[in-house]
Amino acid sequence: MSILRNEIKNNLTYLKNEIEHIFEGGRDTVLSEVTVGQVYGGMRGLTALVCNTSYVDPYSGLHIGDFTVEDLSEKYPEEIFYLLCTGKLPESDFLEEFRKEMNERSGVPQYTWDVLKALPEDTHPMSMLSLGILTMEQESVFKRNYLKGIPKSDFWKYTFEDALNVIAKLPELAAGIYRIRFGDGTLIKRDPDLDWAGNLAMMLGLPNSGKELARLMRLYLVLHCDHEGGNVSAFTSRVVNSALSSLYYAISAGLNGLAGPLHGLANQNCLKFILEIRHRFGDLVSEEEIALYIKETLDSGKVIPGYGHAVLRVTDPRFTAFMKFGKAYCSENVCFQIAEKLFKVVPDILKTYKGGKVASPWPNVDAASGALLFKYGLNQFDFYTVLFGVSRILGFCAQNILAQGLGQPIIRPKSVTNKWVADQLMKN
Ligand code: FCX
Repeated sequence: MSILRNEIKNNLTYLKNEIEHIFEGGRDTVLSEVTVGQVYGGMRGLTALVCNTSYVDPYSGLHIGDFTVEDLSEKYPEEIFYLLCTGKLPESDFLEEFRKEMNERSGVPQYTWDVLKALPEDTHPMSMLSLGILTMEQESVFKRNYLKGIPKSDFWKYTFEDALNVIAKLPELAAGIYRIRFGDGTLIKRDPDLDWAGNLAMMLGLPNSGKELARLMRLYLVLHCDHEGGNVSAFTSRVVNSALSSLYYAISAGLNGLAGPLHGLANQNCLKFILEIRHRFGDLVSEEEIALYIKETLDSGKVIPGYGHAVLRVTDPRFTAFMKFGKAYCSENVCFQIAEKLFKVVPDILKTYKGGKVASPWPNVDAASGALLFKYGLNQFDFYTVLFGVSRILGFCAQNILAQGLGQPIIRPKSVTNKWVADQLMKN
């Protein structure tokens, strides 16, 4: 993996020079104001982080380096990991080198399977993924060398090693969780000739596994990899790693955030929502019936999963990429057809819901993804967020490698009390 390591080093040099130039302009320059509403409202819209792996424009969506979702939807996730870490796409021989590196670092330890198989049968697959990563924490190359004493300038190199070791094990770990939780617990051996996503698709052992599923898995693992620095999972991972907790702790923590219904778990809730509509109204459900169900759901105080976003103010380009795949390969599938009908119905209802309070009535990445997986026999939607997690771990790794390479300190914002806020208001 010398190609990638050297390119990360080059990227870090470039980013350090950028930062030096920025600091010459004034470290004390005010970037944004903080309002009372933002402090009490989840810091929504508050410019308070730097993240050099990706950026989400409210109106054009995710950008990784100079590329948009549309530019990247035919790429391999391994190429996206390279892009997240270096700011550029790799040469063509990178995929072959990465595949060999993954083969050398693959192999989930038996003690991890022993722990996962000992869990209660109703343990959520996301708990299993987070725990599975945590069981391997003592293998952290960073922690072992940190305890021996290494210069701060080398931290990122050992975190990079941890990243490769975790990424290499993810297809087996995720597929094994699926087969323990939803199958007979037998594990399918990885194929050293397959790519990262192709191995995951194959090891699930689905009835109609094949090239189409491998293609969907590649798209899925590309589209969920990163979404700038402020989303719950990536931010949690960064805060934990900023304390020099190893990447294993940071990834597990990020996954725990991803398991929230307002974040990654919406992924599984979308398919559940589509199946509820199908069960209630049948395969030929009308748009009018869907509108009725949406209003019932909102009146019951629940959110419409897959719609809305804290940053985006347009239809998520990742949703559009999934819909393009669906139209090409799943147009006859009932669940995909319901996802299409939801797209025609939901935004107009959300636009006026709560007096127009919904900042974005448009679909996000989750609104169609489950319907596509369902077509290929992956119908246990409790597993979907595990796939989201496998992909988002690429972003966790890249963000933490770069942050450590840039010497970013422990993340520790200041908190205040109601009284302090009230006093400030009195002064103004
Ligand atoms: N259904 C119902 N109500 C919604 C809604 C939806 N899809 N989206 C927003 N709202 C409501 C909020 O609940 C809030 O109501 P409240 O003030 O009474 O609590 C109001 O509209 C304003 O919220 P808004 O500012 O638009 O959205 P937030 O930034 O607070 O929340 C999320 C953003 C994504 C959490 C919100 O849109 C939501 O809950 N969506 C459904 C769950 C989902 O799809 N999450 C995945 C997010 C994303 F894809 C990711 O994980 O990256």
